[in-house]
Amino acid sequence: MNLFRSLLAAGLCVAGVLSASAADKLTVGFSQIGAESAWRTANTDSIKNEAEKRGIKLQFADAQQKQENQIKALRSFIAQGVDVIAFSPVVETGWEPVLREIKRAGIPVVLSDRAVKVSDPSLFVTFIGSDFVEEGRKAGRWLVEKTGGKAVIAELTGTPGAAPAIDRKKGFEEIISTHPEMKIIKSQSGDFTRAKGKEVMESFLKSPEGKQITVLYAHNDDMALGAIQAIEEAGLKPGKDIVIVSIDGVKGAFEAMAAGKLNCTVECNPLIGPQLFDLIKKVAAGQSVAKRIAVEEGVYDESQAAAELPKRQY
Ligand code: GZL
Repeated sequence: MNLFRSLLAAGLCVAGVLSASAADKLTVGFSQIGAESAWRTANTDSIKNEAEKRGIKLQFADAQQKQENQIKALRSFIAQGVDVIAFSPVVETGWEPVLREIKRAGIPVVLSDRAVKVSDPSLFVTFIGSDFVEEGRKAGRWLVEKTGGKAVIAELTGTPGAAPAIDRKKGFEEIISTHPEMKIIKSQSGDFTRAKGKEVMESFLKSPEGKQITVLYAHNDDMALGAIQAIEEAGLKPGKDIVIVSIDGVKGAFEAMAAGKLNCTVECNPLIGPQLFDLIKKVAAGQSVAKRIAVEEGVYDESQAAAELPKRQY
């Protein structure tokens, strides 16, 4: 090939590479709920690491579990003119006004981890996250097996109004409702945190019905780990005097199961960074994507803990 054509080819090639790399140089605004649990920290790490790996400019905002901080961050992303907005909504409702502002600005929205309830589904392009109702069912099914359908249950629920709190309760109750000798006698929010989980479990145990409790169902492992401390401080054996089933599958849960203090954790995979940015790239390129992308996950009990622990990535 002569010099001119090779330069032209190189030029076209360079232009092609530049335009490709320019297209890849996305700026993404991400509003994260907070750092309330080990699950959330692992989710944040997965998102930040993947953005860095792909050379994507990530504007990351931590809302300390406050919806008003998330709304402020979403508005700042509009002002910055980011290419795509992604966020994990702390609760399901209250998003329509800011989502309409984002739509007017012509910026696509990707929901990560948790869903929103809106009257107009065009206010977001797609939602990638776990099936929380199924996670609740999995916890319920495991408990029926473990207890033979007889349980007096205390429940530590997640953040009031949050999709995982609403749906994990719904799925669990769907299963135990078919077993008349399985009853939830205590239910209160521990806000997905270890500290609050301990505090609420202490109050459960001190209540007049405290001595009847044979099972704890916690909507996440962090609350279960806090409750384990409360159960031990009350002179009881967690995992034996009170059977404990929770959700997330964080390393701390596997350690507690290996120590015989927790009986089952339903996996909820936070490591969605790669899938999330594959999705964001397609959305930025105007490609059509499914409205709902599910995350694959399993169920682990104490018999598998020691073997699984070394493999856990979060
Ligand atoms: C679930 C996620 C929940 C986790 C908690 O996808 O939204 O929020 O179960 C976290 O640990 O706080």
